[in-house]
Amino acid sequence: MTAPLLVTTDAVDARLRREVIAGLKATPRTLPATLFYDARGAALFEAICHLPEYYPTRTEQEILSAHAGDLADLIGPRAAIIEPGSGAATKVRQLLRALDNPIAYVPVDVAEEQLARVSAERAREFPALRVRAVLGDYRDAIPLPPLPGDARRVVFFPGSTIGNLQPHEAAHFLRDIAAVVGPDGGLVLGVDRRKDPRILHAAYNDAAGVTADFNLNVLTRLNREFRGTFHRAAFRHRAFFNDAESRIEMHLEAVSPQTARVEHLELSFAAGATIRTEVSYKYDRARLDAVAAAGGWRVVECFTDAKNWFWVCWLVP
Ligand code: AVJ
Repeated sequence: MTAPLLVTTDAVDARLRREVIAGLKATPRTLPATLFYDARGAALFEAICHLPEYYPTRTEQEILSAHAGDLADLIGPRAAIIEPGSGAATKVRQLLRALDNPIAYVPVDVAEEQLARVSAERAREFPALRVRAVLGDYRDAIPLPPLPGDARRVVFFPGSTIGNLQPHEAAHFLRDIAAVVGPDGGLVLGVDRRKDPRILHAAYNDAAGVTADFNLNVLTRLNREFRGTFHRAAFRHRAFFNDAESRIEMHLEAVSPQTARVEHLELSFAAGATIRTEVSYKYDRARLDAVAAAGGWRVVECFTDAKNWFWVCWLVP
């Protein structure tokens, strides 16, 4: 049986529309990273996770496999796991299996089809668990379903999704989820670490071109949903490590001078002009501690992999 969805579609659409227009009017031009995840984008991201160059997914999986028991000990019994930006909701299975008597699982995502599918799957797989999906942008206030008073509320935020947020946005998000889980809550956070820029570069410029397709898919989406007039072939994928900001940036670069319209907005592009479609921050411990503290959290323990590429951390308010 499929768990009920708490639908907030209108809020999601309105927010996306506002961000698209504001971002395209701004200098530099940007688009929100949540725009990637229409049905095709969600499927492309799943394909990215399996690419040989894209290390984060399998590296985090390795850490979770090795330390699910440690995390379960830190979390304790009767946990309600809330997962903002749940996507394929694969990694949480490992955690749910290790936990002592987990009470609830609340996936939150903008990709509606995928959310409905994985909610049904997890409910089947863990029959004792209350699975309550929330359709929404993880940056908005999460409308939590009723949970037993003694459940320990824990946010599971893996995959380095936090990397998509600028430091001030990350701190804001962390403050919001601190309010959601309360003083006895917790946070399991996946964080991509700073590393050799060549490894970062390869991960966002895969040889098969799946990341390029994922990036260019936003133009197709703008054309379909926002009355856009982009020529996909007139843009190319660009991704590079911005060392000073400690982040990967993804851009769409105009290959020749051109104009395009999005809703009522007229845009002109010089050759080489870009729209920044994503930032993906790479953390060291000082940066992590600073963002956590600004968001009202303390980093208790971080587990890493054999190459020191990724962290899965346990934080408390
Ligand atoms: C889903 C935000 C973790 O930043 O690595 C993958 C998205 N973009 N390849 C990331 C992404 C290009 C991904 N996150």
